[in-house]
Amino acid sequence: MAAPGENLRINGDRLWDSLMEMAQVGPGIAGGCNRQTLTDEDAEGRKLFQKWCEDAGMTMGVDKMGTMFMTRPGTDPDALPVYVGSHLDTQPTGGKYDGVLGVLGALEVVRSMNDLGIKTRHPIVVTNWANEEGARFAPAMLASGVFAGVHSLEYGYGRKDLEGKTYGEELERIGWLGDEEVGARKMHAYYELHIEQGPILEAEGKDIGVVTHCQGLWWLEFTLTGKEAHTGSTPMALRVNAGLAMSRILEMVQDVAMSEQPGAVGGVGQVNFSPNSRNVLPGKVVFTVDIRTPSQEKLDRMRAKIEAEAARICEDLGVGCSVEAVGHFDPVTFDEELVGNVRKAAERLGYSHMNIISGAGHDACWAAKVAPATMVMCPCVDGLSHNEAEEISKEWAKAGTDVLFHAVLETAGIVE
Ligand code: HGY
Ligand code: MN
Ligand code: MN
Repeated sequence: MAAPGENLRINGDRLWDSLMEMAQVGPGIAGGCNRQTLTDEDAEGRKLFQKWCEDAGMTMGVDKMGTMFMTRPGTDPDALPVYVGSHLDTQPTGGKYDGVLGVLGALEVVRSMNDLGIKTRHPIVVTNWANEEGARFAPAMLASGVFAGVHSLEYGYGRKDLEGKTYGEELERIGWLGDEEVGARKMHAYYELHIEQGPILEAEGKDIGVVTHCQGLWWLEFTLTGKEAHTGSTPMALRVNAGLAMSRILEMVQDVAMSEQPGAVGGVGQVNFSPNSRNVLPGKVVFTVDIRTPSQEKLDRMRAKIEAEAARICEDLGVGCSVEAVGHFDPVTFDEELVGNVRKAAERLGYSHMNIISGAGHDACWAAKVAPATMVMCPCVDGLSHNEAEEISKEWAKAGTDVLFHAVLETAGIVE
């Protein structure tokens, strides 16, 4: 099969316009987005994406976790499709590009193929994975995890948000419960374009991240049980203070992550006190520790240290302590051939590039369990993400999507 000519490029203006239009769906309060999974805003974004894909001649399939698959036919009916996608759901204070660039970049690849009259041997399937973020329903990458056989469909349906609503109920409520068995689709390969969500590419002055690996992750949900009591009249010696235990555990998580440098991170993004009243010591404190590192050995050592130390801290304070792993994947090595296609594309197109390990988790991490998979990354301003101020340049968006275009064509096979 012929390699794509270096003059084959996507339409950067059209891509940027689509990104800006999608950003108006579920807008945040500070310029970003709040389009959380299975909300009405998510449903609105899905409809817009479906329209754009059908206007581009694609046909839609939806599976029982709500993941959307938009197919552009290939010339060989027996050839397995090349899947290209990411996610349209956002954090509550998310940016305009996390996930969205990968989905709309994949759409732009198909739009450009249409413009250029390109036919490929393998079909192309543009994919919007449901609930990548795991912000409303933990864990992250839930639907792609069910697709890869890591989670059962029942587990997925039973996940609850902070209001006690289940994933299954909400998927049905927004009308996006599909009929396809999750994971029944077989992939020839999977590509995902994503912003880096870290500072490396911008700092190194590189347009493209050739993603070789993704670091592993544990999400450890701690439930600490104290004794509700008056914050004013309860003597210090009589307190069973779950809030104090939490603070000591957070400090310890910081120390464990720092003891495993370089290349380890640890922290907490979500804490819930109950009854969460100013003058009542908390009876219950629930929080999720997020630890990550590219090293399997460090990842497992950090988890063991944190769980043992947390138990000791709680025992000292007479606080009850239970922990549940609510998210996990081991460090991922992406497919060498596909990684090579990304690197060759960047070279052919004249974009500066470097190898990079993904700091954030992505649906590609689960796709890699069932098919050859890899990612393309572009920089983001100050490495900022999961923040409404998340920003990229139009040039970075175009460069990343040009490289995605060429890598996908290399794998899907141009038919003369
Ligand atoms: O948590 C992650 O790495 C991703 O943003 N869901
Ligand atoms: Mn993402
Ligand atoms: Mn994210």
